[in-house]
Amino acid sequence: MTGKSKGSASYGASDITVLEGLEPVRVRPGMYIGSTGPAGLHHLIWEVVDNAVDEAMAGYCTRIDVTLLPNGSCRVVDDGRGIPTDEHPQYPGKSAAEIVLTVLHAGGKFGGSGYKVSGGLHGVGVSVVNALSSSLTLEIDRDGNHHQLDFRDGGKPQGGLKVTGPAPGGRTGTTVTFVPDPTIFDEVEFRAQTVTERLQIMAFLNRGLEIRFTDQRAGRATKEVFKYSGGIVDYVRHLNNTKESLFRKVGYYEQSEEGQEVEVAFQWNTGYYESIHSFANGIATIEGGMHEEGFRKAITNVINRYARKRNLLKEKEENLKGEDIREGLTAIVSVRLADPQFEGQTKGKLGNVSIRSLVERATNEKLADWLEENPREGGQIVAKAIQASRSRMAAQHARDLTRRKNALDGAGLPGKLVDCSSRDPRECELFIVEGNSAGGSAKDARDPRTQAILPIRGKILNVEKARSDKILKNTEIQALIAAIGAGVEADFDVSKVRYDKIILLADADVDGSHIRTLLLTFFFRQMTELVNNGHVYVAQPPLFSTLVGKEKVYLRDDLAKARFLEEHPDHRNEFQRLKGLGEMDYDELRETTMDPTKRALLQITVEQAALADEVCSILMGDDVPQRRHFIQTNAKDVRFLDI
Ligand code: 0RA
Repeated sequence: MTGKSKGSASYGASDITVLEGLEPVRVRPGMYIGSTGPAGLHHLIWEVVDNAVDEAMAGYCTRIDVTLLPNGSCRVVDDGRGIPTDEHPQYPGKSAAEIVLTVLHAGGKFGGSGYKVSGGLHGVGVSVVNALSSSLTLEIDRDGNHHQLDFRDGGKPQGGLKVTGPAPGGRTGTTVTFVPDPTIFDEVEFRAQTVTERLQIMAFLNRGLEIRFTDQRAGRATKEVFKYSGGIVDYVRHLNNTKESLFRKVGYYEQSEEGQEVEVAFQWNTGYYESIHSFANGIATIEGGMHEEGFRKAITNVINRYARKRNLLKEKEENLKGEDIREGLTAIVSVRLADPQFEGQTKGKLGNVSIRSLVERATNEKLADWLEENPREGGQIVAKAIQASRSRMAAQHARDLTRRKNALDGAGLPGKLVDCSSRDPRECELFIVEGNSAGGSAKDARDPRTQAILPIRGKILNVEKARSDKILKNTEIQALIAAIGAGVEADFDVSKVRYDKIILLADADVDGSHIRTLLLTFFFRQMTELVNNGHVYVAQPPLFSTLVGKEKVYLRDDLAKARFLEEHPDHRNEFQRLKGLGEMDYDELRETTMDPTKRALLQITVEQAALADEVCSILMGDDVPQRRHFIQTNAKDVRFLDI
């Protein structure tokens, strides 16, 4: 679009110029690649690689090489048929290759030999990469010849396609080398990890395809090869690798009809998370969609039918719930279809209704067959689901009990809670203090009207590694729930919280930080709203003390120490690092840590909570959360509409 007009009233036809060729891509890159940030930058690589993967899916390509070169360019080499080099019927005098690189949407649809199923990120085509590159070189090995065509400044061909020699060893294939345009992108440096993560998934999803990655940029020298003869079966094995699997086998089934196909691999582990990853045409569908829906529905049916048939579930017993069946399930659901409809916030949800019934039917038939053939594993799956279901009911029962206790107004308060006298939650604070001795001095240091103390003994339970019923049986956790007085998990009601501030007070040592992490994990997972509403704080007892004359001076952290040293340069060696709260007496504890007019509290904000979610998961859990993190980073890859 050219010409600018101030108001819509003066906006007329003369303001609109028809954009030609690749120009629209340069004017509105976001519409084609989502953004001009890092996600958009990496889309350039995905687009070229996807074209090569299409060749592989069509059965013509076995190997793809992706190289990041020292000059900032990226090279993608495949051993497919090579983009056609002959004259294009609709563009006399121009090669088909030039058209594929300079006309939007010309890619795989050329000549009517379009692929049934196209992975190419919503098929914008390699011409979009050309449009957004300051330079691009296309090389084609085909019919015994090596051809080359250079483009500059957003896709301008420098002459026509030329034969520059023989195809090495008579090979066929396409090589695209491009430099992302620095005037388009916020930054043009590719991130190796982003690239390898994606390439590995592509290799998992395309059984037998070899994808090589080489980073030749200064100081990196990385080389990786991804090739999986087991495809998504290897993917599931990989995902469950760091965990204890329920049985050794990885199940697999596939089905296709009317140009649509589904492939599923699955295995259970002994953990408590469900980890289903779905893909459509090799694109991660983070928000799920019809294929996932069909899978979930059918798996619940199949396992219940199987459990009843084998009398593992008695006639009068209720059906197992889907969530119980999926506990510890790791599965890949990969579908391929001609016209994928990506919907939702991040275009990560598959909308095609027809795929739901295909996945459902495939699962109903083939998973049932698999269970018949694997009765030992079938029994283990049902046993785990029954356990999960009992645990879920026990947890509900435990929640009901705590709720009833709370209803008796104070009757359920834990014995070791030293409560405050005020009954106005807005001015009340609860200090959760590690250790009995520190609890003692906190009790003496507090303002008894508004400050309550709950001493916690030893390590609390790691909620990341336990089922709800076990969590709720833990006495330290029961005390926490009762003292806060607002229930737990699904029953948590933030309006009933008895204290405005819940303050964690622990030593500044390894044990203290471990307990802090455990407590924060508990709040994040079981009282999420408490954190989201800003009720959770961490107290900051001083890290250092020193004597000035006879007077003891406390310094909160390294910054405070540095400032103090600027004023008292001669104090460099007298410093003492405080380890435990017990090293302070009660009036020191009040002055430095508890007195609302003098202390500094760290509020746990939602942003930090998100970070902690990640950290908690990785530190406290097994490997599933690490994958979740992986998904989260990839989910940001906001996709674009094919217009
Ligand atoms: C159009 C038609 C054909 C292949 C391709 C494009 C093609 C594109 C790319 C992009 C990267 N690698 C690629 N490999 C192939 C079909 C060619 C035929 O019928 O021989």
